[in-house]
Amino acid sequence: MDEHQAMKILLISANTLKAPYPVYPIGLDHVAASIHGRHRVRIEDLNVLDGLTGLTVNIHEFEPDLIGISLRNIDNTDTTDPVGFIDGYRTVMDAVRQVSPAPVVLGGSGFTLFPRRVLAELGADFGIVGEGERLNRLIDALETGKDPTGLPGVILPDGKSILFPAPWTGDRKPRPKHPAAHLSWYLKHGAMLNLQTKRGCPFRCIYCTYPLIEGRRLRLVAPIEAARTALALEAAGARYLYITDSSFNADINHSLDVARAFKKAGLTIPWGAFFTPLNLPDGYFETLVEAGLKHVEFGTDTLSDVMLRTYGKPFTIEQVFAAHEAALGAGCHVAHYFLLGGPGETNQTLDDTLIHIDRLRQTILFFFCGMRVYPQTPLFRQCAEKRRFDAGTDLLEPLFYQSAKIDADTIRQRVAEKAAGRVNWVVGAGGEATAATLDRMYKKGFSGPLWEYLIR
Ligand code: B12
Repeated sequence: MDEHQAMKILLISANTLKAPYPVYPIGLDHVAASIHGRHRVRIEDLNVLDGLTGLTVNIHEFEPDLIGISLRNIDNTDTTDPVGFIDGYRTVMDAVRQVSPAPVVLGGSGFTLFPRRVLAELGADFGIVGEGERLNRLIDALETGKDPTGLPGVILPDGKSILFPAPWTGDRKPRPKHPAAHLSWYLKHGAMLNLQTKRGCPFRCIYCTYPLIEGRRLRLVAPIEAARTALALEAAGARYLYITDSSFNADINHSLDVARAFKKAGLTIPWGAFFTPLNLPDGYFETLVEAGLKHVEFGTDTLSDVMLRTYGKPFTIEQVFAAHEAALGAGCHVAHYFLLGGPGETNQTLDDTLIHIDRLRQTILFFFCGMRVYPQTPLFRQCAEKRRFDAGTDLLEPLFYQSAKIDADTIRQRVAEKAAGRVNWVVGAGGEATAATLDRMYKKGFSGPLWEYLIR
């Protein structure tokens, strides 16, 4: 396509949440990479613009033919300090509509969970469910005047669409080589960038959305390509990398190969990732540490074997302790995320968790008390079968599972009693206070998630 035929496409990152820390909008880099070269692409990030006036001025000046808005978060999934983001997105949408006649397409992980609902709520023209690389097909249709109805993953306000299509298996373009303009803002606010080494999650945790967003089948990025990206991010100024994979060790061999590729490529900055406490080969974490791994975040959820089974977790509590010791022994900082109050939680299962926690030494524990019910998950189906909510319940408004035997307040109270003021027991993600502390530390030159300062 020659230059004057190309469309001007503006991609907006609408996420301004700074807790626990600002997250670089990696999704838009992938979307931009998939259309770059064919079209003129520009990214606007509301963290950088600090307000909507800057956005409208830039839209006015660029005169885009199509506007994409990335909706990463719908709410903060925290029962202690609940915050929703839809109203803020509506304000962004209104501002966009005021200055541009261009069609608006929505996408992103949060959007993917409630596509029809959010499309209607914001009055957008199109939505893309799941991977944004599908935008190409929508653009092709718009350019040639074809009806986009029925394109996989593309939804329209009239509701005719294919939802949750098979994961994208087309080209997965490397991220743009030249750092995006908004990158420098993130370098000044923690210098923490992110990368993906695979897509998909093979596990079957009853509440989890990851398989819906990324598909269940693992699709691996070649380790050498992951290393090239990591090195490029380091060269662009990153002082820490977060691997955004649903579970970095879901494919143990691939995770080892990625680490070896990082080391071989000469990556010097530290990194962290989510892990699942599975049986791991001897020396697993040592290999990763040699390549720079510093922070291990385990999605442990509960330390009751009964609850692990009910939640559909692929491990037992003994595996949690073994993985914990292995990571600690290799010199990593270790955190565990707990998700209490799901189906089957009772005072007894909570006792089990709170007693077993004492075996997790030198760590930080993040407690989420209340399990959010998302459409299309096994938990959703269980709740629907047991008529735990009306068929018409609007799940965009966060709905947390209520165990018949114990409520969220009691759980929070019991966690607080057991915590007895210990700083390494954090209920929720820490909210604004944590964000403010981290911001102060970032300004002093610290980088990374920094929860290691609370480890006891
Ligand atoms: C890694 C991760 C984190 C890490 C991020 C670390 C980092 N430095 O990057 C940490 C632990 C910090 C984190 C924190 C939070 N997270 Co989080 N996180 C994720 C996770 C696992 C991956 C996100 C990711 O980066 N994916 C990789 C990129 C490449 O994919 P992507 O952004 O989705 O983009 C693709 C598509 O969505 C699409 N796309 C994206 N934008 C656009 C735009 C357009 C126009 C189009 C067409 C397409 C498109 O195309 C992209 C390429 O295919 C997701 C779950 C998941 N598997 O998606 C949850 C997830 C995004 N997180 C979620 C939440 C709630 C949070 C927190 C609010 C939790 C909390 N209370 O602290 C915070 C918010 C932090 C913040 N400042 O925004 C929710 C959001 C849903 C909701 N209920 O709102 C998710 C979906 C998990 C869930 N519970 O279902 N998170």
